Amino acid sequence: LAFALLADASVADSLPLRVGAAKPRLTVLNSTDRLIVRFKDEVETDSKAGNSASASADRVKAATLRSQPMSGERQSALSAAARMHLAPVRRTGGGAHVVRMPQNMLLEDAETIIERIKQDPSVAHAEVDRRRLPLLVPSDTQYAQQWNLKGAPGGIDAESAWNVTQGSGNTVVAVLDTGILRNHRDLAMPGSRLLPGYDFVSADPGGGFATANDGNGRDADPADPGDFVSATEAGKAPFAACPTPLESSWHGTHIAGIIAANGNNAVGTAGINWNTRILPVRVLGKCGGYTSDTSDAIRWAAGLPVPNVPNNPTPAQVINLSLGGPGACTSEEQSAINAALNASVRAIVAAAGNDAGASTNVSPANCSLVITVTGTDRNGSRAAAYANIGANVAVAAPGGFFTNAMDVGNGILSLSNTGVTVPVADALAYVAGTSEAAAHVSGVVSLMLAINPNLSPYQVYWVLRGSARRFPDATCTTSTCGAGIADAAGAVQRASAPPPNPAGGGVAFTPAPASQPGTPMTPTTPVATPVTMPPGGATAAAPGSTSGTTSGGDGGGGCTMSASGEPEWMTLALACLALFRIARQYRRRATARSS
Ligand SMILES: [Ca+2]
Ligand SMILES: [Ca+2]
Ligand SMILES: [Ca+2]
Repeated sequence: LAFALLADASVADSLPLRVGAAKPRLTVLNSTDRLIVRFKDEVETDSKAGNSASASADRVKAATLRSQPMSGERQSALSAAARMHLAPVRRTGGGAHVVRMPQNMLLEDAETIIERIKQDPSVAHAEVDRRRLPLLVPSDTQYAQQWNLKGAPGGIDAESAWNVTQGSGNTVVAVLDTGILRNHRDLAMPGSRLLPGYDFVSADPGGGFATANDGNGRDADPADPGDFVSATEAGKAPFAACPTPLESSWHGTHIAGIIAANGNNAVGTAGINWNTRILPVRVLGKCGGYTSDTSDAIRWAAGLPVPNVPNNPTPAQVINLSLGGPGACTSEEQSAINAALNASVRAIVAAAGNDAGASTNVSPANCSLVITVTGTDRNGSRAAAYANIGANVAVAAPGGFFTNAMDVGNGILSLSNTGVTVPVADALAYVAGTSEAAAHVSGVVSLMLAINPNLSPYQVYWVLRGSARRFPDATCTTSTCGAGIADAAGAVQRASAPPPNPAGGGVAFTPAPASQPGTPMTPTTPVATPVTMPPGGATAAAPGSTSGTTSGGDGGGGCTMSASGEPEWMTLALACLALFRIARQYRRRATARSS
């Protein structure tokens, strides 16, 4: 919705990744080499010493006993009970004994040893000395600003999720957006995490490439050349829907950064998933793009054929659609969505829109079988200044909100560029909008798929909803903002034991699972049956005579979106809708500060 640039002056030169793989961390959490044992006679001494009536001499004696190492005799007896050699490590402050087993053991095996030890009549209590890990806090220099990745009230608690998984390179998340700034320092991904992708922005109605802005139509390079609209271009064909000048948004790079910027690399920000591959698919040019391009890109991302475009060798499991426009879901869009979910794709995540209105009036948010996401602010409240809400919203996520330079930090910090028209230099930018919220959910889903690659679209949807955190106040309810605020830690945990798929197969979100332990909501999302294409193909349904003007609702400037007079209606990146005046102001200030 709004954005402000921050020159990333404090970033170090790129450093080698210090990212640990997910599996070793899981192994650490699931095993131990130590047990804790307490003996009956020592417990009795302790309780006697703890009696206020006992003499101070008794307390001194008890304290002395508590510090005594385990006798050789007792160690032998304990080892015999355990049927393995147990070596004393130390006494605890509470008087228990810590003992070491000959090797690291899985927790379930260690519990077997505990049961054996408890058979010894001299033992009062025994338990596994479990490993607890510090919550993983990444080294990224601007991580302190990323409230959206921390816990309640407003964040998604990625920190807790990272202790279980930091993502998998087997996952592909397609970002259908304005393209990508491939050379951004925090997107310089080892092992080709950033896939080649494709550019689906086709020629203008007259055959020119003003919208595409890269000198051609569809091509193999999804680089973002900038989506600025100059003063002389504004309001004139093909930019009738953009009556005021716009600066380049670098929207696709911001979204990709939220999902998957390199994490724990001592540079810039951390993405939600540090290992997933990103498939950049350019569908928005200057002043947006056509649904025919977006729909083709959805099919292509899923590995399905598109005429005159080479097949995608790396089909995606997640498609992020931080874009939209007014009107009903068209049959072309729904057809592409259904086809993708019947191919490689497990989740299509769509922004609810930034009209401060009804999410049911924005497409593709109102299409069936998408995961529609609204935006909440730093306090977990609805970002009421812009966030669309409605019964079709599946879940909320941080979209952030700020009004001026004083509270810019309440936006979502991610990757950007200092360029006003063409790319100039790497930057970080605070942006607010449902685009950003959707990106968080795509990131969370990609972490879920790292834990359980077999999740179906149904399971992704219900795990996400079932693990969502309750709204902290009444600005959002489960009938307006979805099931709750997306919670990465809960989603990752629940992904390993998802609700069973409904009988009959097929792609649908209904019926709701019979039981969802801890589910904080009742299902409210109306889910239609798959759309059947009319014989001979469908023409894209125009949104009728509705000519929507969209703004952020707080008096900022903005792009208006109008469908009239276009053969196919235009889709805009949802962060591109308002507050450009403020954004320019921030940019000038940020540039002044950094220069
Ligand atoms: Ca092109
Ligand atoms: Ca291109
Ligand atoms: Ca980083």
